[in-house]
Amino acid sequence: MLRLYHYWSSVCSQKVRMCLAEKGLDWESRHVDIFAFENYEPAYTALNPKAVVPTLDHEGKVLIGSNTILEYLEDVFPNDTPLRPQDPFARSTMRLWVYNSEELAHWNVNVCSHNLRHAKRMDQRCSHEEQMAAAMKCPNPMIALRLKRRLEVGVSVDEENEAYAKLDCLLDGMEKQLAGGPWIAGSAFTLADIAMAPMVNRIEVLTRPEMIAPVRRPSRTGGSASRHGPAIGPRSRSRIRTPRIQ
Ligand SMILES: N[C@@H](CCC(=O)N[C@@H](CS)C(=O)NCC(=O)O)C(=O)O
Repeated sequence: MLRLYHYWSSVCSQKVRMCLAEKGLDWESRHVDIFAFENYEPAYTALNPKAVVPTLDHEGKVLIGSNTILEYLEDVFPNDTPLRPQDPFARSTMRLWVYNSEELAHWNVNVCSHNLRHAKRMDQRCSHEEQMAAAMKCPNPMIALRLKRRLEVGVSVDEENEAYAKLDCLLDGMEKQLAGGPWIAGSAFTLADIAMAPMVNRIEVLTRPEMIAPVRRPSRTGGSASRHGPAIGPRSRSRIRTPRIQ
């Protein structure tokens, strides 16, 4: 039995849900409301000491970190939908982009999501004092101190501009990769596409959706699909696009 602890709009949770869907695996859902700070509760941090989603429990084996979970699912369920290329170079490209999805995409998408989305959701649920108390309860200082600073001063315009500039550079790199694709790591849909798709999807609902407009970055939306054949895979994936999730 696979049990996934996740939050519906969390981009890291989306990565794992996409992988489970792609592999056609059944899983049990444990929804963790991160805007009610359920992820800071001892019952959850006993499973995930980093106090973030997702967490996967596979028959008592508990895994944290979306990228680790993706690789684990591929190792344990390689079946007929392999999501890791055989070729060592393509595999290294895949790993680079899985890494980019966390190190570059997620971090900066998180910065750009705060004022627009996260702060509003938290304000709807809890008073400022309750949010501060929750931050103090979080056992992971990286998350706790970040939230505390954001509750005190928000995310500045400079910080947001810097994050958008980094995302722009990352998207340039992804566009180049996809031009040689049709997928990020070459001819096959891999964990790299799964890891990046929710990040691109999130950028679409932030304040600068023009960053991923088809005129600007045609490969992302399948503009070059005719050169490579139809941009549809076994589960009707359309290149890097995923359904719009708010
Ligand atoms: N490196 C982790 C990052 C997980 C992460 O930051 N998840 C976010 C949601 S996408 C979260 O749980 N945030 C809760 C919080 O900051 O309190 C992973 O890839 O799983």
